[in-house]
Amino acid sequence: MTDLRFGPRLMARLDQLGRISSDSDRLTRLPFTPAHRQALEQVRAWMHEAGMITRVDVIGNLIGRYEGDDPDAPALLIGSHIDSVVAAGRYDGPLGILSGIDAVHALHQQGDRLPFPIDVVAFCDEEGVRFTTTFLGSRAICGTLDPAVFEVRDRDGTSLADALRAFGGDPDRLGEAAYSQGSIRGFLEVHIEQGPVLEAEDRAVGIVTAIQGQSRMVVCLDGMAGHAGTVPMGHRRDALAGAAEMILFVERRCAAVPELVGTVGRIDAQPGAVNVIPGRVLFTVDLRAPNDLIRGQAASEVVQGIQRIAASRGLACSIGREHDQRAMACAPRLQRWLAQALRAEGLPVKYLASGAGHDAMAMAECCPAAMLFVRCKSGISHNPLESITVEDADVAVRVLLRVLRDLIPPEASS
Ligand code: HGY
Ligand code: MN
Ligand code: MN
Repeated sequence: MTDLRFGPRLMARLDQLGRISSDSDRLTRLPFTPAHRQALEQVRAWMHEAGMITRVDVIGNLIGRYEGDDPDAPALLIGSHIDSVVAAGRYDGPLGILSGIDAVHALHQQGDRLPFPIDVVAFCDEEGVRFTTTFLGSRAICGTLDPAVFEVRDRDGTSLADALRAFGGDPDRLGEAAYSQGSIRGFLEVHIEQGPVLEAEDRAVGIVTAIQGQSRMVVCLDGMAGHAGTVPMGHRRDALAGAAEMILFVERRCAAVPELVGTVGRIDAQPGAVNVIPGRVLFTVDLRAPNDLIRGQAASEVVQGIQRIAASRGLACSIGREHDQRAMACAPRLQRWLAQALRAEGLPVKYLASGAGHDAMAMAECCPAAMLFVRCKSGISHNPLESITVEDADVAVRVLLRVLRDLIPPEASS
């Protein structure tokens, strides 16, 4: 067994962070909740141990700065998201934050500095589970977040603006979260693959080439609630039966096109009683494709199909286009940094694309961005069964540290 300099502590910290949840029996850590605050304070303590100074920006991103020789030089950002989905795994997000802290910690222990600052970032909300829009923290840092998102409400009717204020943030000062033009030299994100490729090829890590684009919609249908026993089938305006027809339409339309995927992940039927015809239904649609034209065409046809089915059933229908993120190519130069580090660590260089979305695709709107994927068991993610090995965790930190050390000019490291 190779000397695991980083893996054991990293895995212990991931376990510890994975226990910070709003739910007692599973990991759910939605943004601007007490669990988010508790996790943020724990990560902040680890950042301080690693020699960083920390701040929380106006949208709830935690940022740990490891100063460089020139404090005014454009910073290298490393990180991922601290929020999770519901009933999540413990590695999706935190692996990218904690591996960044560990790499900086190793520099700090040697007293090594890069010519420029390193900012490790725990983004406040990447999943977009509580408020259907996503990449809140990374978009705010890039200055690309549309303030209209602050009106979006969660299931309890709380607006994003109110949730953020209650958390100590300030939507009215959104602009202060944005890094100034040219002040970010690049962004690196370590993340579990959430797919089967690395495991199938027995690779611990891989370099991401591109991230497919994604569209999200929220569909609201209004029919007529009624007595399940007395309303003849031909007289009904059943919102849930209509949604069922629409969901199968989405499935068929996406299955017909290679590389296009479509998911209805959430549905709420009101009033939700066994003997009441559902009068109102809300459901979400998530469309992804590597090609933005294919995704755009699918989104238009899904909207038309839903509207056609609603009309045929006498249902009122509103469709909110909550989120559109174009596909993103990872920066070649940063991919080369990662490839050089892999070779220096004696590891094979493997490239692969990402089906999942990541903060890196939002960060790519304002700086060169790249990702290092880490193998995860059976590709399982967004599931408590998500798992990685201590050896692969160790590799991730070693590769990241190698990238950082390679950025120290030879004369400085002598
Ligand atoms: O949905 C995604 O692809 C990511 O996990 N947020
Ligand atoms: Mn993620
Ligand atoms: Mn995720």
